[in-house]
Amino acid sequence: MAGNFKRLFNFLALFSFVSVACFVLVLFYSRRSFEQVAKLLAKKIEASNKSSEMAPTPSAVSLTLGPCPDNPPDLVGPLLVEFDFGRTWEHVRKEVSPLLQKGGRFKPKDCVAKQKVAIIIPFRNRHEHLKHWLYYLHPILKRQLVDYGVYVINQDGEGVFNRAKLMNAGYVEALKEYDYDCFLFSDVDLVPLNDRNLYRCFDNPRHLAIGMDKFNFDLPYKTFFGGVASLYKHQYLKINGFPNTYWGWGGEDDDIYKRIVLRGMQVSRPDLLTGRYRMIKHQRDVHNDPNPKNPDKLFQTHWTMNADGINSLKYTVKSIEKDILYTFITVDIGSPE
Ligand code: UDH
Ligand code: MN
Repeated sequence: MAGNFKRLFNFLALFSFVSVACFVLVLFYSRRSFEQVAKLLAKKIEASNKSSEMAPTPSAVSLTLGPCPDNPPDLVGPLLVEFDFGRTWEHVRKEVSPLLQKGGRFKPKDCVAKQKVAIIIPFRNRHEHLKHWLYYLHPILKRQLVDYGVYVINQDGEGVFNRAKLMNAGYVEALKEYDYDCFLFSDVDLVPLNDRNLYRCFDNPRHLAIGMDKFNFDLPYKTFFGGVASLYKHQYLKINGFPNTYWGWGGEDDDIYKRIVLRGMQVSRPDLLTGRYRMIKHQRDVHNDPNPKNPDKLFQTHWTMNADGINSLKYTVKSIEKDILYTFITVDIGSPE
């Protein structure tokens, strides 16, 4: 009986010893692995801190954006342009609005545009044309990677139309908003047939619309400067802007051409294939008949240009409307004296 009791005691003693030993072992190893995990974690945190010190933060990225390439990579060349199907404003808005900011503004997001271009459209009562212009031009301009804004300068009232004076008003109004360095003037009914015809400024004032369909895709005459043209701010100021005194149709574009040549500049142009345009077919507008006085004025440009231009411009702003697709500025430019 006593022997049995002793064996049981021994067994219990051994059992409890082994249990304590196991417990100590488990404790030892679990502490070690805990320490290891803790060490590993600490190492990881340190490494991630180091790498986040080296990798630029989002704001640092935007500070170090490179300049946009001179040859934008997404250009496609010749374009299909078609005006006469049931395109609605709703459709145009949906297609074209993404990436635009209010007022018809755009900036490339992955690079810094080299030029800030104000696009000025002389306008009255051509909403149908404007719809097509916006539909085609916004995607082209986005691909061309410029920082731009679209300004539709609407002549108030029913007086005689004055294209060049509206363009002068557009120059002044655009500059009130943003530090534009390039001004591109476009008729509302002209759409380029090639997106390599760059809507920006060049070493000389640029005439872009050289091959219109209505002139069989050729210049109607060598010194033609109508339709679409661009000038750096300093080029525009060098010629005292555009004339304010060409009321009705005709002559103002030739006057601008003369101003450029008289101030010692030349006209820059794309080649005839790149410079192709389609003009939306239209009748002559009311209150914009050819003015027989205009051609004669061209003999005087060399001296009238000093006093008739941006330095003599007078107009009043009636309203400014900010659409997502454009800034619409209605101006009272008066009537012929
Ligand atoms: N413009 C308007 N509203 C007008 C007049 C002119 O918005 O009432 C603007 C518009 O941007 C237009 C530009 O001024 O594109 C030049 O005017 P235009 O298109 O009348 O000039 P274009 O030389 O036409 O194209 C001349 C008359 C064509 C008559 C053809 C008849 N078959
Ligand atoms: Mn026209």
